[in-house]
Amino acid sequence: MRASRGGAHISGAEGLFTEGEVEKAIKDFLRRARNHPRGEPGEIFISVEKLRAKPKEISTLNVCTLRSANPAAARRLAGRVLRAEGISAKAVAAAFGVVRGARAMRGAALVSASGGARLEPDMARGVRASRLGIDKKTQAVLGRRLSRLGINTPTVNEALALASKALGAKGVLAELCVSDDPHYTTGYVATKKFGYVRIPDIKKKGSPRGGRVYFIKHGADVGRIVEYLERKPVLIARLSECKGTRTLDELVGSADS
Ligand code: PML
Repeated sequence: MRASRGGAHISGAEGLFTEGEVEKAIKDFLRRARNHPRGEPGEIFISVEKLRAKPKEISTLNVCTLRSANPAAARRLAGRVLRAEGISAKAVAAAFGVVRGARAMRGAALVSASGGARLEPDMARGVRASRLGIDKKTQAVLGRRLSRLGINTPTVNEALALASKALGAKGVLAELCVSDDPHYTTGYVATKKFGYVRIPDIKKKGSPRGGRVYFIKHGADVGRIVEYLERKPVLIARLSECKGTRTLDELVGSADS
């Protein structure tokens, strides 16, 4: 599902469903598109496509949360996790330029993890990770684990699924995400080593600015990455750990041990 107004992106969502679930899924997507905090859309596009091949099965990333005192401290924390993953300072700065920029992108930006250059073929559209879902049993267990942490919401479930797919791409080293929902101030960084690291208060309440950036390894095949993100069907069928709040030292230390 994609919703926009006058061509400006409002919201998007996707899933993998059995044939019997499709009608309900369409209704749910329509309701979501019409009730988004970014406002009423002028256009809603819902497309349904039959998968010809079995999806690739993957695991979720480990989940944890890092707390910070304010948005500036939260951004520093995000930067430190990314730097600890080996992302250059230039690339981190370029990524924050994207997510704090005025224009909401429909898809994600691809940023070179070494030099910080933008790599996506269409910079206005970005790259939209799609064709991903979670199997029912895995969803039920994930829901219980996230509930224990008080974070079992569609936003967290979907963002975790999206990040897990993206980080499964050869050549995607990390992700930075800040929601473009003005009322949603938790963002995250996801990396191969540290998993899905939630960072509350990464932006001020009321700000419509946000977006996603994937950090790309130097020399990686960008065409293949885009193909994987947009077209490769992926099903989350296994779970990793879901932990509560941690400190940066605990997170970085545990990845080193
Ligand atoms: C989004 O709006 O899709 C981004 C959500 C980012 C954070 C989700 C979370 O709370 O873990």
